[in-house]
Amino acid sequence: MAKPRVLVTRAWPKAVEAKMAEAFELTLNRDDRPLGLADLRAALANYDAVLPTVTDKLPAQVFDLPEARTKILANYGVGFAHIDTAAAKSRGIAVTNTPDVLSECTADIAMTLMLMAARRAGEGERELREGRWTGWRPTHLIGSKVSGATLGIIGFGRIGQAMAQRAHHGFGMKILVQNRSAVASEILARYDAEQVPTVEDLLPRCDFVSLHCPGGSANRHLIDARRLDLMKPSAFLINTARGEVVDEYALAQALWFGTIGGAGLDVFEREPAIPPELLGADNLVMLPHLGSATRETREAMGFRVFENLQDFFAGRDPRDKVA
Ligand code: 8YV
Repeated sequence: MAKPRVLVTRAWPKAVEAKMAEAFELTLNRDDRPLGLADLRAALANYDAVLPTVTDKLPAQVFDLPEARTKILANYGVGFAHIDTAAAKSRGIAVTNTPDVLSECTADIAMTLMLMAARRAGEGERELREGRWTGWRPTHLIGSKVSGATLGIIGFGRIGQAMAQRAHHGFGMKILVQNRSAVASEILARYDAEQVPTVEDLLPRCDFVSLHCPGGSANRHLIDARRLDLMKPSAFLINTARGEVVDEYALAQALWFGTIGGAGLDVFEREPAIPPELLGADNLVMLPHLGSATRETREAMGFRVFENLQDFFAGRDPRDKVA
């Protein structure tokens, strides 16, 4: 039997590409540039499997083609809001993702942002590099204490829980949780966490708020001007989820006017574009979508995609089927 034709849309860790090449007829995107809508539509016509990343936007119009050869979109990443899963399903195309393997590294980056923003690490580093440091003084770059503070977690799935683990057990933080469904009491008990019914209940009580919910239209601008106003003026917002969850212009205003104390962002609404209003805000730490960017995790994500493909082409249900 001929090997399935598989398209990897970006450059992946070499070890994963090598393993994939043994099992499949593999096409690699050597340019490592995001594919456009027309390229993706052509990919659906010509490959048995397409392995997109967050930079491959697959709205309904991409699926509008006379005949799709693709039977599975095996996404390289846990978030899949860039894929219109309903449109995929209507064309008989399965969708999988890569949960679990990136939870720890993404929570590590959320902790990094929280610590950097609260302790003004970005400002301090800029000062040093630009030769502006005049020496130690008691009132220099005074930040906010993280240990023992209250952290609100919006979205209490695998990554939200990994964040709670670090914050509660490592930093003695009090954990408040807001989640669309009820979280089992034994899970909350692991972090001595309290679930609150709404985002409005959570925001005014927190020193830090970290977002771990999915992106997509359901959560678009979940954090808007009205909700930023509910936060303490000393509180920090951390986003490692998806850019669209936060209204970036409202956030820029809140940072400039001191409605909140600061923020840390790893994701943006129109990546790689960053609104100039954010670029100028000193009380903001920004990273270029590094959540899962470790050697170990990027390889594990690739092998998880491989596992999903193997199952699929062997006629089994892939473990990470999301549509
Ligand atoms: C990935 C992510 O690097 O998995 C996700 O949802 O946000 C990142 O960690 C990216 O999505 C790759 O497609």
